[in-house]
Amino acid sequence: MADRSFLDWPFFEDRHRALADGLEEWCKGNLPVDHADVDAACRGLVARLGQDGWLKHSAIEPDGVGRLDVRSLCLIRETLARHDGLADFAFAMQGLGTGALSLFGSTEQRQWLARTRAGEALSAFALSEPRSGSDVANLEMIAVHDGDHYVLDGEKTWISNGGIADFYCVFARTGEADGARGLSAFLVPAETPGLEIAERLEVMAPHPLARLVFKGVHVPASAMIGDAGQGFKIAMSVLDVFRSTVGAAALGFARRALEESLNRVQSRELFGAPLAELQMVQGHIAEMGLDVDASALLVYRAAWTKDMGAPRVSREAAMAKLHATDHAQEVIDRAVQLHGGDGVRSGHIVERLYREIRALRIYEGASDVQRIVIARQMIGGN
Ligand code: COS
Repeated sequence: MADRSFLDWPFFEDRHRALADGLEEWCKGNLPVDHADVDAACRGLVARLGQDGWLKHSAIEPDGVGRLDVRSLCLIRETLARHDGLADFAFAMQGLGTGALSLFGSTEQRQWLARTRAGEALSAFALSEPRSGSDVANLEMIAVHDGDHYVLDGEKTWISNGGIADFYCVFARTGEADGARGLSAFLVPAETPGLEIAERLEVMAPHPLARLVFKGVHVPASAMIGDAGQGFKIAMSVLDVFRSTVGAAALGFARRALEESLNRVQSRELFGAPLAELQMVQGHIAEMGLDVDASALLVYRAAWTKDMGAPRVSREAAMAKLHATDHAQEVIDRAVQLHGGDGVRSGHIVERLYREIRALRIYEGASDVQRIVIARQMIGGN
């Protein structure tokens, strides 16, 4: 059983403890799922997470009531990740793909939230491009204003849920100014003519992922999310909320690795005694525990700060993501080491965690970008 004492920390209210307990029970009865067909698995997970009410936390209500509670998002991601990485992915994408609608959407656009919260529609966040993943201000997709429409042309890649999403939150250059001040966000339904899934991308921990091509994609002017020229700030505001939750997912992976390792070192004998009696093994366990607790403190500090009304938590969220993902990698690597041959055996839980954690140090702002964000906040307050 993973350590649950962190739930007593003052960052949380009773409703968070009830949420964590309820979801833990749900996970025990429903996870893990079969990953053989990741598209089918994700659709099924979204449907079940919706039916059982967990997706209500992923977005605000369609009538504009409520707000994103980052502590709830983090607790859900941490818990799901501890049981099944694909379940965490399915939940997270419903939040990331609708984040711009929760924060900036019009009444009409927010009607999608009724379906995403019920698990009846899947969403995706389409920001990265072949030549701009980290450098968002230089993205190349264009959206040209044409009467009461915009026409989108360009490419998006590394789009999670690409191929199975019902709509995409797409960022494009509308040209109000150079660089970051000339981007806008659009809600583009998947069946819009001219939007093609050009390629499905296979990665080391499989999940739905695609490269999309937009050729003369017409959307009504009302598809613009927020104001023209606000796209960069919308993207950064969404990432400010969801970056802490990536840290939370990494924390879930790390807790599972630690839990598996504690079981292993107390049950496996070496040189006539349990592994746990070897001081070198104790050293591994101590470092793993320290990494997990430090990550948890940073993740829930960032979440609490946002929930308390801070307009921006760029520094806190970047620290949480950077530390939790990088250190989860180290925790899981130690877990593999403690499991010996079993740790590298295909299908073993720690082998799966070893593959699943890696992408979290890259997506939603690579570790290197988080260092830039932290340094800029500390030096110039930007
Ligand atoms: N909230 C609101 N506004 C923000 C913001 C935030 N979190 N972060 C930046 N801004 C504003 C800045 O204040 C600045 O506003 P002004 O033009 O009014 O001064 C504007 O946005 C541009 O910011 P900045 O100059 O910092 O932009 P850069 O081009 O230097 O980009 C990085 C900064 C690299 C940090 C940014 O592009 C980034 O986070 N990249 C990674 C993106 C990412 O996560 N990609 C993965 C895709 S999702 S899987």
